[in-house]
Amino acid sequence: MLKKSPSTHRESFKLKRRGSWLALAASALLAAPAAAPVELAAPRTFEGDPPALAAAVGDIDRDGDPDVVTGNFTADSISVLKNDGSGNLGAPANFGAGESVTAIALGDLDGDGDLDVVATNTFTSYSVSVLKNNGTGGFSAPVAFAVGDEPESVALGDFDKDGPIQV
Ligand SMILES: [Ca+2]
Ligand SMILES: [Ca+2]
Ligand SMILES: [Ca+2]
Ligand SMILES: [Ca+2]
Repeated sequence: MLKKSPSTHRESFKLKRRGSWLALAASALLAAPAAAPVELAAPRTFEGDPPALAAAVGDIDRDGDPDVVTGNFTADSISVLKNDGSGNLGAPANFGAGESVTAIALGDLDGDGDLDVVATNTFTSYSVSVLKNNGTGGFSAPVAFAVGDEPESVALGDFDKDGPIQV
C-alpha cells in the first residue's frame, strides 16, 4: 500500500493553501479595482422647518428609497422630505407633532407596514407624540402620551417581544 510521507503531505497542503490565497487575492482585486478613484460629491443642503434638532431616515412613502424626517423644535412639527430616487429631497411637508420636538424615531407602531413617527415634546409638555403614516407619507394629527421629565431621546423596540413595538 502506498503511503504518503509526512513531508509530501505537507507540500501538497502548502500548495493548496497557496492556490486558495492566490484565488482570494485575485477575487479581492476584481472586487475592488485599486485604480478606481473615489469621488465625493459636494454636500447639498435641504431645509426642514428650522430649527430642526432631530433627523431620521426611512422609507416613509414606501417607494423603495430612503426619505428624511426632521423634528422641529420651534415649529412644533416634523418635516418629511421625500427622496426623488436620485438622492434629491423634495420640499418639506410639515406636520404638527406636539410642542418643542427634540427627538424623533421611526417605526411601524400600528403594524400596517408603514413607518410611523414618535416625537418627544420637551419644553413644557413632557410627552411623546405618535403620528401615524397614511401610507404615502402623510401623517395624522399627533396623539400625545405623557412621560417623565423632559424627554430628550426616544427609542423604539419590541421590548416585551410580543410583536408590536413599544416606545
Ligand atoms: Ca421613499
Ligand atoms: Ca421617492
Ligand atoms: Ca404604520
Ligand atoms: Ca399607516
